[in-house]
Amino acid sequence: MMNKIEHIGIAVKSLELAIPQYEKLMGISSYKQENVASEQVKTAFFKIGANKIELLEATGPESAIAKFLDKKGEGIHHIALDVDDIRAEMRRLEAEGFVLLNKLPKRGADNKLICFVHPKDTHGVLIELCQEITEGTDD
Ligand code: CMX
Repeated sequence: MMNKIEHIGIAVKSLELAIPQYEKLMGISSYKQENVASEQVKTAFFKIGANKIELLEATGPESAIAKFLDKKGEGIHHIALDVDDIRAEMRRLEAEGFVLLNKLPKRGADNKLICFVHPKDTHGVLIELCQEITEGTDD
């Protein structure tokens, strides 16, 4: 089951510049900053009601964020949907013909198992499935 939009990911050139700007915009502080070495990104999270905004800066030239910034510039990079059972959703989407960008769930930022769906299958929007990791979650 898909529950809600968990977060919107925004690619930025510099977290140092973007964090204070988003803090000013929303009148709140970023509650978490995290380096995700496997994705070559540094992230900063903001809570806004039931949803979140994730700012993403590339930490290496091979990062998906570095490629995105080169091609499209700063802006919305992905929309993340919260799911109860990521493996079940991955099986369902694969059976529906969606191309999944990782075959197994992987650990992402903010204590989540994640999987990306190719933007070509979703009318140009990169979709991330994410499931909160709790005690007993297989990964
Ligand atoms: N949103 C929409 N379209 C995108 C996109 C994005 N974020 N990133 C790339 N595209 C487009 C490209 O512009 C390209 O379009 P055209 O064919 O019209 O030019 C198309 O998707 C395919 O691009 P590609 O050259 O085949 O592949 P890329 O090397 O650009 O990789 C993608 C694109 C989505 C497959 C790759 O970025 C990926 O695997 N992403 C998943 C992982 C990720 O994004 N990690 C960073 C975030 C981590 C986190 O949230 O913690």
